[in-house]
Amino acid sequence: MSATSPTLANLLHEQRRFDPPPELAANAIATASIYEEAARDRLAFWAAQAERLTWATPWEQVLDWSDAPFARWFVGGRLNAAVNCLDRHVAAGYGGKVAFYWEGEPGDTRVITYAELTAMVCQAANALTELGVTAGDRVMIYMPMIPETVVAMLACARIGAVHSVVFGGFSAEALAGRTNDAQARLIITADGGFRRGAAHALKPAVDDACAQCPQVDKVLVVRRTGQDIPWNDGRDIWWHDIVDRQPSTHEAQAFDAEHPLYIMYTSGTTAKPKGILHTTGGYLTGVTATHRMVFDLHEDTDLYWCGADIGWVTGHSYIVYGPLANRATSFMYEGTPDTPAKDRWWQMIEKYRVSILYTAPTTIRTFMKWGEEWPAKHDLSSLRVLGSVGEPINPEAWIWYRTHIGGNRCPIVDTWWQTETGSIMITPLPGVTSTKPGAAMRAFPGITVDVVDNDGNPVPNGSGGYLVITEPWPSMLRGIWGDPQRYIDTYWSRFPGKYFAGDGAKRDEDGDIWLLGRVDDVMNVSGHRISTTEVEHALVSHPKVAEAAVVGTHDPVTGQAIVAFVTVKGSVPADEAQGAAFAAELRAHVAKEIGPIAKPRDILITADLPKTRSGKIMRRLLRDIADHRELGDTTTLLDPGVVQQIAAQLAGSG
Ligand code: 6R9
Repeated sequence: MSATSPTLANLLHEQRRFDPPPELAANAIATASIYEEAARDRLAFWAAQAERLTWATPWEQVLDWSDAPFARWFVGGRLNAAVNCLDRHVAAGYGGKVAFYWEGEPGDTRVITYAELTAMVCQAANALTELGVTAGDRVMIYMPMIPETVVAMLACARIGAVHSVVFGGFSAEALAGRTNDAQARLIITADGGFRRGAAHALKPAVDDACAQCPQVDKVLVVRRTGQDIPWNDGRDIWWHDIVDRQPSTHEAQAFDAEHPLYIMYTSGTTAKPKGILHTTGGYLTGVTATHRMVFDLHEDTDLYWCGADIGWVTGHSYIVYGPLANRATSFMYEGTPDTPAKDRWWQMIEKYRVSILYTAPTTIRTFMKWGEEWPAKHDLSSLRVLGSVGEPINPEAWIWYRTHIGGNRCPIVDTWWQTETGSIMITPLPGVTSTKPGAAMRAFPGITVDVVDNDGNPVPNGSGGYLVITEPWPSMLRGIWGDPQRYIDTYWSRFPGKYFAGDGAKRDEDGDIWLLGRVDDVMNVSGHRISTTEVEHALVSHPKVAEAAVVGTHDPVTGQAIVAFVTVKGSVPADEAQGAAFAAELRAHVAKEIGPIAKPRDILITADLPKTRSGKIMRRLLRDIADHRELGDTTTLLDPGVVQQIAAQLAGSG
């Protein structure tokens, strides 16, 4: 079904169970009755969750599904997302409470209270207004992991502007494509950020992107590293020049529950990323409810840390909107986990007494590779709950996480969700669920999922199939920016009336759900979604490449790794050294076109690619070759010899 399937056999034999710690269960935010409550009346359950937010105007109807699959939640309600994350807490007397403990990679620190964050966001909102940004305008954000990134997002939300954060690891090309698709006129960036012990620049990529985005007339630049950067006087403005002189109060207007909050671009099965649109009321309801219950957040005593980058949806929902709406105190870190040493994370968990940690399997596997001696040097006894997100977590990593980070004490919540779902959909609840290593277990209360066969019929327990969501949910995407038809085609057409997630899943004998990876041409590299087509397009845009086929293969650390098969125009590299140099050139080219995360791990320069008689490249075969699997049916091949040649070449390259 996918490159992660080799682990399926192991999963089926997984018998271990881990009950919730009694003390945690006794004080848990969510108890078993929540499932019954939600099952009795799903809409009433979500309405009760929405009540926890502060609304300027109450809604008249919980859900309007009359124009399915275009949903409207909390119809008629009005609210402001930033006010829900900030002002209301200050007004309730929590202004002095810390919102973020932040640590830069070089070791510099900041402590920001709710009152301070509110003032910063008000100033930034006033600055955006001075720059002519109004409700509905799109604003790109291309930033390192610094508090100003949160401030920029909330300032947009406060004035009803739609932010679109692009991960700082993406290239100028990627930023330009997204900026043009969103038709944004303002980009907020920084001179750079600290990673791997050095200042890396961001601003030059923005300059390159702007060369392709004529509509961008202002670039707002935060000074983080102090490095020298190119400057365009008519266009560029220092954040501190315009934001610092603004009043620190701002009268926030309430927006319709369905007012667009943000666009997050994510890879689909084609080369063009999709702009996933989220709106205000339902999204905030979903992230707030899940953040509180899935992590058992006791906001006045917990210290929560989500190790994701804000440039991914996980950062949006579980660094910014969920935690702040819940009045949580969070820790936030700028840099890489091995700077200055491989125990940086554990050292910070000990120092700040972090109690909830949320990270990705690929990160856990990297820590496993580095060795348990690094966490063992530190007191991690403050930890209470551990989360995982981004890809299926293999039982080995799950057990390692529980043993070496969680001290055999902390429950692990393996949370399945997507950019499109906005918030966690399938997960254990830490005070309720008896967990199984590697299983996401069951749908969050108020969420209805199923595993279906090719015809859309639910599979019996013990069988696998396609994961679907059967009813609309508050934080669901409201569409693809500028392309309503693609929204219908991608998600609602494969199984009419059901949301098709693109993931394979299995229900075990107890009915619990195990995720099996993507069933489409989307790869998952270190928890990042990258489409095979996207990388193929980047490769063939190199003048010397004739054709390219890209597949995802199993990788022990990154989950999947990208393998590219390439045929060249003109003469092929004469020897191994030339071949290696050419492969390096192609990898750099892909990094430039998309970003370093999309660089193929292996590039094979081949004489030809296996094709069907109708000329379709047989990626399935290439995947089998890359995974060193028994080759499937080759009878439809135009030239079966090609496969043998490629397989021999791959064996030769180690
Ligand atoms: C939040 C996020 C979504 C895809 C999704 C699936 C994979 C995420 C997972 C998981 C198994 C988990 N995925 N969490 N697979 N178990 N706990 O990652 O969003 O970047 O849009 O990726 O990631 O394949 O379809 P996004």
